[in-house]
Amino acid sequence: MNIDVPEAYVPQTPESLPGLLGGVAAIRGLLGGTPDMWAVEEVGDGNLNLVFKVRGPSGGIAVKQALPYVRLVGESWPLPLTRAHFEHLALVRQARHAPGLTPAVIHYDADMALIAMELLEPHIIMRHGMIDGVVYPLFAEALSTFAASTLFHTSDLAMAAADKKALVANFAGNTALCGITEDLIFTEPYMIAENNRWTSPQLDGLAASIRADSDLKIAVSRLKVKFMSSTEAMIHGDLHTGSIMVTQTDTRIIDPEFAFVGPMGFDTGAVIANLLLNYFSQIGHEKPPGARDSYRNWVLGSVEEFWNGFCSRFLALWRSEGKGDAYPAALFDDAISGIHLAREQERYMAGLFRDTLGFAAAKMIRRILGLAHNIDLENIADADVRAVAEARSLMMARSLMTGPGNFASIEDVTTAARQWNAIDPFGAKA
Ligand code: SR1
Ligand code: MG
Repeated sequence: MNIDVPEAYVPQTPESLPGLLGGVAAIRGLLGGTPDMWAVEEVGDGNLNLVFKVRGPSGGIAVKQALPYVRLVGESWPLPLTRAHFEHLALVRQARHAPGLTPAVIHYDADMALIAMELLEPHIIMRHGMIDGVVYPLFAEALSTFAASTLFHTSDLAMAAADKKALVANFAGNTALCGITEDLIFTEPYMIAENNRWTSPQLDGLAASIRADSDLKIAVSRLKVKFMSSTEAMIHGDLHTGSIMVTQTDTRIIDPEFAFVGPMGFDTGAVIANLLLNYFSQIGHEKPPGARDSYRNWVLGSVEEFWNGFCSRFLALWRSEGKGDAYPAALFDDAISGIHLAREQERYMAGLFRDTLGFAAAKMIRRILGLAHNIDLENIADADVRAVAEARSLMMARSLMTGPGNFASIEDVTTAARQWNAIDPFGAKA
């Protein structure tokens, strides 16, 4: 892949960054003092980018800069800098629909592929808190609000057809990031691929049985074609617990560089997948056994609260702000057709639920058999314990993906999670 790198582009270092940012009045005003007084640290621990914290005498900012390659792998895997453009576009749009739930953008530099944002402190990455067993009482409400509002307001249910098509066009160029998802989530875990890794030898048999499972490969291929062809709404595109920063009282959604106009269930599925993976990982974090039982209950309660909150918020928006060109209000303005529309809305949500479960399953499987793993599982030092958590996750994911219709409600899903968490995966049939 040939990457266009603007002539002015320079990957920043803690030494160079103050000089660059010193030219931006808004940043000088926020940090105070002069650039030589600013303290910079590089704190990025994600797969793709550089992330800096910059502090001055009167305040701080976070700065994210794209690299022309995948940080996790190195320069052998080029990746376009334009992802910063799509991230900026998404951040601005999300802030409009979900105010207070994203970091405020302070400055965007297209040549440097760099976004300066509000410094979120004392927030931490939610995944880290969940590994430590920290409860976040407001998270499910915030996430369901974010998902319902950003997805509804960028869909044909809310938008005029021409505006919606323009939105699709605005994000159509984010092909490299979509390509990562198409390969790493929907394809490679189901075949022998160089990028794949798993806990071996413990999961060798299960990985092989997944590669040989034609029903599963058909199911994931259906999800892939939906991901590639659906233009339901502007989605975040990577809505895992590493893209959420939290305190006990505040929740922010960061990092929408994978944003494009795609299937809504990909976002809702990502949230549920990452909660379920954390749930299954608790066996590796509790001391003594059972010590995290109440935390497990909180995680599954959050799965339910997220999905149920998402549905009620999405439907409420549809009822109050469903002024888009889909389901035109003029067709449903009498009592009888209003009842039919209400039924149709329930059917629509049931379809979205099935998509959500399928995408959740794909996201669980990729984190165990593909390139990029979750530290919820990866941080479990005892490989035998880790393999038990991973095998339970894989087995549940397989049942979700091949039989989403077996789950009538989110409570059916959490009940199934409890059942899978009680099995001996290497004694039972996979
Ligand atoms: C090569 S990038 C691997 C993963 O990191 C991001 O967070 C996305 O989830 C992507 O699939
Ligand atoms: Mg990210």
